[in-house]
Amino acid sequence: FGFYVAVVGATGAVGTQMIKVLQDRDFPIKQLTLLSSSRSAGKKIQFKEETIVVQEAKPESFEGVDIALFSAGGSVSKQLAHEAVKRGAVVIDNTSAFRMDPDVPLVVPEVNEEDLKNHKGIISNPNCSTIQMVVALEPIRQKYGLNRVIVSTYQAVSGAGAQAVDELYRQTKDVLEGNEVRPEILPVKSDKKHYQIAFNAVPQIDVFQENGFTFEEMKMINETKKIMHLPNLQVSATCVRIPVETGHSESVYFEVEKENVEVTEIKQLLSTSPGVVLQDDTREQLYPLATTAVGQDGVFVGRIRKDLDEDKGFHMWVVSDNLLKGAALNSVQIAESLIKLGLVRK
Ligand code: 11C
Repeated sequence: FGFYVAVVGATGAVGTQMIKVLQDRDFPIKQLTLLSSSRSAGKKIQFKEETIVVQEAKPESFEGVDIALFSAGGSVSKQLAHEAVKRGAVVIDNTSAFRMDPDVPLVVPEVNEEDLKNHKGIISNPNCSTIQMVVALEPIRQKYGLNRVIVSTYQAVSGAGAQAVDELYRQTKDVLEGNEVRPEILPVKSDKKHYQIAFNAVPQIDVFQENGFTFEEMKMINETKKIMHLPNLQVSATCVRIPVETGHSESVYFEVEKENVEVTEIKQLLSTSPGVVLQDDTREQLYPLATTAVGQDGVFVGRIRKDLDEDKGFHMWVVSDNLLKGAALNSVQIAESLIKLGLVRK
């Protein structure tokens, strides 16, 4: 028993984690196909007892595949996702290529698993910084209603890929050794200018839009409304890159609909909410940290406090591993939900 599974972008930062998550969760696999660009084809990857040779992704690669996990960039998804669907696969796409398409469910299983029932072959995995925020906000929405969210992020370089991680290490070494720093990748590889990330904070993730927000900020805004089914939710975001390797942190301000909600009630609620790990005890200096979240499955929440002026306003600090719950783990959880709901087209 098991499924024919393909990972597209198998050698990248997220693809590598996908393979590990499939293995760690003992996902029911009959055969695993690892696909990549021609540049990485031929590499060998260990999966359980097997050594798998990575192949170049082509339309024919998806013959007989039941579930295809894509994480090789938006252009590869646009080129190949429909080819996979045509051949009977259900695609779980980790890029922004189809997220806002009304025919494509955008899913975080703890929040909107039911949306999978409407899939037409492609399901989108949301942006990492969106996923961890909605996991923390959904139980609050369910119990108290939600009117407004203002988020500022402190995002790790691994969100921008393996090259950005190398750049952080290289620059840190160059600064410490007194060498010249030559930024090449961050904030956005394809943009005009590049800035130092080591010992810095850069208020640009992805490219700028006409309205002055970056694409990363607009992703957080639009995806949150879609996943939570709240088209009128007031959401605003400021996304910042910091010199952390893995683990996105977020300062989230939110306003509930209900009056007189107490912090203790919210803590109690989040302590039993799916996917959330409450780490909130200021007397013991207990709060979420990127260094403790890395390698973990949970969305860690702490520093919950009521706003001093707005009775319906609260602040919290939300941290998660951007490569796991933010990407690979959420994709595999979507696949598990599809199997559970009988939605894989076998
Ligand atoms: C980052 N959030 O940290 C981005 C990476 O749309 O899936 C994920 C981009 C995406 O740079």
